[in-house]
Amino acid sequence: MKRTVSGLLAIALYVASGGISAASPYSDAVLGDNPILYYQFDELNGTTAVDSSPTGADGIYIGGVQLQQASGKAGLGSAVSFDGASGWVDVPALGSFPQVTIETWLNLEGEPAGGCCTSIYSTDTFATGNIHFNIKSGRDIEHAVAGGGPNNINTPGGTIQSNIWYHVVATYDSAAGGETHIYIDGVETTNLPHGGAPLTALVDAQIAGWNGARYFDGRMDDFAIYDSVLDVDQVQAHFEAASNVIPEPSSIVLAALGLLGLIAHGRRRRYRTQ
Ligand SMILES: [Ca+2]
Repeated sequence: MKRTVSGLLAIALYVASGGISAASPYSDAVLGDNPILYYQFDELNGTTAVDSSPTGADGIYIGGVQLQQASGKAGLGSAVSFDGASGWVDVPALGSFPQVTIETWLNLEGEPAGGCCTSIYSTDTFATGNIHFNIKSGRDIEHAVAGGGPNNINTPGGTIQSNIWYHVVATYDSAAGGETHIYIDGVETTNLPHGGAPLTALVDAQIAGWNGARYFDGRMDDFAIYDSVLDVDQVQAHFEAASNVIPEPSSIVLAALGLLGLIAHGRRRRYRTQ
């Protein structure tokens, strides 16, 4: 019995010291598909949006951004909230790639911006290969690639309603004639080719805003970019993984300490009855 108690105590101390990773099934799924950018938006404070991918392209929170906001799924950790008037994330240049997938979770709390667009992710410029990923005033999602021809790719109108969380993924493949797929909550809504198929050029970019306009009013979470095309199975696996959680280390510690208490109580009772 003494050995058992010592073992449990060792486990509890190991867990308490951070021995169990904070990784989640969702972050494991994302990182397993080799993103070139991954903002989990889990920061407690500060102005740095930490890139969990090997690229290390940290972003900068600017203006009306609130951290530690409630997210859409249990496995996503916390989200960030943008005020729709001044809040956005400055994203460094990433490079030029034949294939690009953009993935995020979003909850539009206000109305889509009038005029052109509400920005999800937009490169500072709109030169050949630059990508703009927007919600339009008709509540459709638009995937635009400069040099991709006049036919920007749009989901059906009304795709995005306010105050609902969505998992949104768009893939682009210049080697396949600019073929673009857009998925909402793991389901493909759109599969169309752009009119042209330039290499992407992911220069400096902005999440939730664009050059002092197109601000996003609502929350976003776990934003990722890949230099590959995620297929439908990968997209669905990500969507489903967000609902899975592993016990928080503190919960495991409490459970282990509770078990220790029960064992100790049992030992005392046996001692008294001998
Ligand atoms: Ca998060």
